[in-house]
Amino acid sequence: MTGDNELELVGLAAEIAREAGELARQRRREGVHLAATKTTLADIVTDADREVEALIRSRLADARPDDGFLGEESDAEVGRSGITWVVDPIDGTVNYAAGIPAYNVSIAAVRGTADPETWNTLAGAVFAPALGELFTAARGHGAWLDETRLQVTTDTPAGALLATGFGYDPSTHDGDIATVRRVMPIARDLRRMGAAALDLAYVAAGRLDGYFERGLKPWDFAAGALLVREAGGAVSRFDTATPRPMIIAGGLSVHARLLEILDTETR
Ligand code: LIP
Repeated sequence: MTGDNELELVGLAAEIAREAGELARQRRREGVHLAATKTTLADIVTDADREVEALIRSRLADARPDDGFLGEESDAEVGRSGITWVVDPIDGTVNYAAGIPAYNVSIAAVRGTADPETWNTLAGAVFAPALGELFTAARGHGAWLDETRLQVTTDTPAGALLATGFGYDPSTHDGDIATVRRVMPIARDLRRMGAAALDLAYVAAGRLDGYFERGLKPWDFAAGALLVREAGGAVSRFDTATPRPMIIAGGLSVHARLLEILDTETR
């Protein structure tokens, strides 16, 4: 397969995400083995993370050998086709290791290199195997949960149901809690599910009104951000010159409120 037809790319992403998600689920049933810790003791990688990424990488290379690749668990590769795949093999790794079903395989195809400041996302798939849900989006063709078209929420009369997350570095938690404190006046409640791609998919599905989190990696949000935009929402990323850029996402009014509260850069 060549070219950058969005519908072809999302079909490939969905097919591989399903196969990879079923492998992750099988390995979960067999028992999860911790392979290593990364930036901190809390930042873990399992054998399954590595095995699932290897499967995804192999399937993509077979189908599109000239494309680039950026994954959480293996070396980046610059391609020749102008398309780069941005992959989180198991997003929600701590949930996965603990037996919490809120984990997913996140696969996105972008035009350009794996730089979120310059890439143009063409297709994305987020598959949650334990929950049996496949979220997909192709640029210009809407966002979908299986066969159902998705739409972000537009009105939050009781306040916004928001989600966020915290980094693996305990020294960042005070600042993240302070951010939560600033946001709570517009919230009805807060969820912390531990899987950014699911948080973003749930914003696209209207299950959440908004989401914000500092310190995400490109593979955490590449597919989920397209889901939100294709569902009529907005996604912004700022503080990009800092070690922990902020991502915010939501329906247009909640996104605007979060931007007003959190993007001190523009004030
Ligand atoms: C996780 C994100 C989550 C964030 C965690 C971690 P991982 O990704 O999905 O939102 O709070 O710190 O970054 O490490 O499970 O792929």
